[in-house]
Amino acid sequence: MDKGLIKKIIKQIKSHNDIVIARHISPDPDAICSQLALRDSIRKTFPHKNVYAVGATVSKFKKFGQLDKIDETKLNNPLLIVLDLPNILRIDGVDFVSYKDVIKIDHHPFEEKMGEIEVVDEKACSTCELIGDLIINSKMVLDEEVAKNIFLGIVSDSDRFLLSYTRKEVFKLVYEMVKKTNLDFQNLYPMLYERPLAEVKFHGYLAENIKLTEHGLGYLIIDMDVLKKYGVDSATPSNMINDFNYIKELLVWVFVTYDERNELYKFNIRSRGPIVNEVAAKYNGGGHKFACGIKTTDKREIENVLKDLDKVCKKFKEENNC
Ligand SMILES: [Mn+2]
Repeated sequence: MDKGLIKKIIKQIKSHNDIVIARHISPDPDAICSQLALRDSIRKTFPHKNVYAVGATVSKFKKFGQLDKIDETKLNNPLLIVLDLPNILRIDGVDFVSYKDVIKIDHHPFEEKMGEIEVVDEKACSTCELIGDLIINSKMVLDEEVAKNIFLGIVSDSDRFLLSYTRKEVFKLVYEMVKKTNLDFQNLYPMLYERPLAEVKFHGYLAENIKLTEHGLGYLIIDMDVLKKYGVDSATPSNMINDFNYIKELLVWVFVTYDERNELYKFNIRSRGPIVNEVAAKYNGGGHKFACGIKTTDKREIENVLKDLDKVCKKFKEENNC
């Protein structure tokens, strides 16, 4: 992160006593861990400040740390820091318009301006990478607890340094964090990767049933009855989508899962080459170039999305002779 930018962020943090740190709805480990790491570091650096990490609690992520409840009417000119989120619509737990000073730190493609200070780095593998960068390059406290959450967010969002967003700087950051805090990183992996046998069996179902087009599009529509049979929920396919990377026959792969609670279909889309977020945007979805999603209540739309993704694969194959 640019030195001038770091200075600006620290100056804003110093000038506020009440600080609220928010992120997107349906959070992933990067969203929650970046919140917790930044909150804890600010608290330890400036013990007199009131710092809150807000948004709905997710029971499976409670192990990362506890989130805070706030009464926004009682805050005094609070600073809002928004993490891992490119648009205001998907913010969780705050009334965005009531904040005067806003900082955004994110690694998704830019969508809309939120505040005076915007750190949008699409090349970062995770928001946690940016938070780690900020903390290590300022005089903010980095202890084992803070490093733990930064590490978990980086490992989770980069899929263990596997995804293409993993740049060399992130290894340097992790090295410096481990060196400084003696972080026992091996013992953190169960927090991300321990899972019930039912999920492994469901993984087998996905592999067994994924369909493939001649252009390298793999897809599977997953209805409620399958989820029930395996005893998993509608979030499970999204957590497994990255496991289907590096499969020879698949250029782009997509799981379409029915979400009973919200009565809609969720698309998880991944790519090993073709740019897919333009297709997502066409259907009001969004995300990164090679990893994005769509939500729709209209079942008929599934076929159109799959057709568009197949076209993108076909074009990619033609252009790259593969
Ligand atoms: Mn992220």
